[in-house]
Amino acid sequence: MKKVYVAMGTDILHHGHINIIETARSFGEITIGLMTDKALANYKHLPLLSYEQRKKIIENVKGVVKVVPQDTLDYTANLRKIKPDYVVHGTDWRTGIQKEIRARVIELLNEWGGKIIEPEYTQDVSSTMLINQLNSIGTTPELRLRKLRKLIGLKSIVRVLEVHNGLTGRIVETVKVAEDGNIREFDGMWVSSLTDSTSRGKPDIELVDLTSRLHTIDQIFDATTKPLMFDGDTGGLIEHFVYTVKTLERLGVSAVIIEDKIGPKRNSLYGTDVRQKQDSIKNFSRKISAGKKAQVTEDFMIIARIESLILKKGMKDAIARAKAYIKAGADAIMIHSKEKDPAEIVSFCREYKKIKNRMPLVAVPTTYSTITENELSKEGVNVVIYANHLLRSAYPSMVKVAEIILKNQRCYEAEEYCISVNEILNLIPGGK
Ligand code: SPV
Ligand code: MG
Repeated sequence: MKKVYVAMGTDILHHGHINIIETARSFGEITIGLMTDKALANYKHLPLLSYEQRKKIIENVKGVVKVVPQDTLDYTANLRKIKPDYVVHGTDWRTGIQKEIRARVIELLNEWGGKIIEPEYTQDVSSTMLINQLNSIGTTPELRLRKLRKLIGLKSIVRVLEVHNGLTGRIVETVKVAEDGNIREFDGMWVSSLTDSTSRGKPDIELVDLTSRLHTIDQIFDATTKPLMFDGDTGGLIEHFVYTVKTLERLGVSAVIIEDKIGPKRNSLYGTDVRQKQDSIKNFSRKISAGKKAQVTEDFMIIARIESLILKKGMKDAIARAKAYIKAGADAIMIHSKEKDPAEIVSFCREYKKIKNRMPLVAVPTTYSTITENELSKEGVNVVIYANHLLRSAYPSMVKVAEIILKNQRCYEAEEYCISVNEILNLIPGGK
């Protein structure tokens, strides 16, 4: 009997998969290379079903003899081990982002005289299409809340972008870039206090109250399905913070990040140019513990943000605080820096790695923006937050258009800087 290898994710098993398997069956005994949860989360999307659940489904499909895990999009490791006579894949991989993967498979099969078989791609269905359809229905607070912890567990780095209204939520939800054989997109959203305040014409000093911030979340949730991290500023009084936790959790927010400062809050990026006071380790630890006690689900995350580097209190203080906050129950640590050089954050990461019971690490590379996601991930960072970039990029463009109209006393010259009327009419589905 000849050996046939088919790689699949099969999160939603559909007739396109069955068409492939039917062809594969006619060539020999099928081994399915089933994408692991990590592989699906890193290269495609967060799996709906776990590896074990998907395995149970696929191993009961007629013709499937064996199911083995495939850890990456790349087939190399499994093909070398199995040395199949055939690899079966739909014709869709001849073009586009999967082209390189196909070329590598052919090269490898040549080593032992294997062949690829390419049944006609089933046009009217794909897992991505079905998942997009599911997402367009929406989500529930519970499902959304859980996603962040899952992503942190599965992805080498979770990529989060700032949002401040429904439209920016749509951008995080829908923008995708195809590269290296996979589709890259943002995993989640950050409701920044800076951009939520600025877009309301208010300073970032904990002036915009929780009720108003919840309105922002409400419009974002109406337009998205991805998980959301809430910038909780200092978290306020402990007596208030416990209520904030419950409210955020009820709405389906995945995490709150609170910073270890007290008194009138000023934005961290002012550094020591303004008066900012750090909370005591004891009091901030109490706040974390009280929040943890207040939460209802196991999935909600309370993330402690350390401001020691911002306030020039030194690395030792930052690490001591990380240890104390973890002890107090923090689900993750966010370390902040306003240095241009990533060296400060990197040296924190290396010290942090020595902590035995360390929790996931969050970084916000606003000022040290040269550092890449790969580099952050190698240093042990689990979540990267691009904290203000949608508002910061929109603002100069809006000012420019306003000036052009004033200068020309008409709007014709501004057109080239604007999305077309047709495009804006159709930007949000359901307008027609
Ligand atoms: C925010 O986005 O509001 C933050 C991050 O808290 S920072 O502006 O860098 O302090
Ligand atoms: Mg903030």
